[in-house]
Amino acid sequence: MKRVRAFIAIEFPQDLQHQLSALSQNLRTAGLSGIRWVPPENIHLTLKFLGEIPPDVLQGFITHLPDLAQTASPFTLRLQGLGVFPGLRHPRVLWVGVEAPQALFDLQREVETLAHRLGIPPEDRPFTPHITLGRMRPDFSLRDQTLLETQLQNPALNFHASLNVDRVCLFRSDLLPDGARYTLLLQAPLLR
Ligand code: 2AM
Repeated sequence: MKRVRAFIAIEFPQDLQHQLSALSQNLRTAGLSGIRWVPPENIHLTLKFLGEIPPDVLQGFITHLPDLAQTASPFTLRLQGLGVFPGLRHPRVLWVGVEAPQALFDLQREVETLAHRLGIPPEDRPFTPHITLGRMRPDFSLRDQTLLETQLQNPALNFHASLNVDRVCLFRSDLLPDGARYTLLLQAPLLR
């Protein structure tokens, strides 16, 4: 059987995905280009990117993610602010910020531990919760950079929302010619 590209994430309801996508649309209307925008249905919060995993490892997540989630508590996320990774000089990722309670970090650490047990290499950077709105393309220009700097200061674009999280999800990701297609494989309820 083939390897599967997969990741573990917090899924977002459609209305929130569309609110976030409207923010992308506002930035486009303001003239920002040179960015590959995440389509609304793909907007989520990544907890752990698993890479291309063999079927037995995928099955390991399907078996053990529900046990892990059972011992985790539901929590609320506050979505707020716009920013870029790694910095304004050479931006690569445009994101909406997440103000997260300790419960999210605890859940992410548990996911990381499970992934490690299943043979997935650990992240080399600390977990920084964020929601990717877009990724800079090679044609992202100096003009885009200047415009983005201005828009990051625009109070009208300071997004605010909150989200009650009561499950963690396993997704499959297929890289198709017109972009990634995500398929929900498992929803594991947070039950503590
Ligand atoms: P991001 O949202 O933080 O950018 C599904 O592909 C998710 O996994 C993406 O949303 C992305 O998280 C993360 N991801 C994709 N490719 C990755 C890679 N090569 N290394 C680390 N994370 C990756």
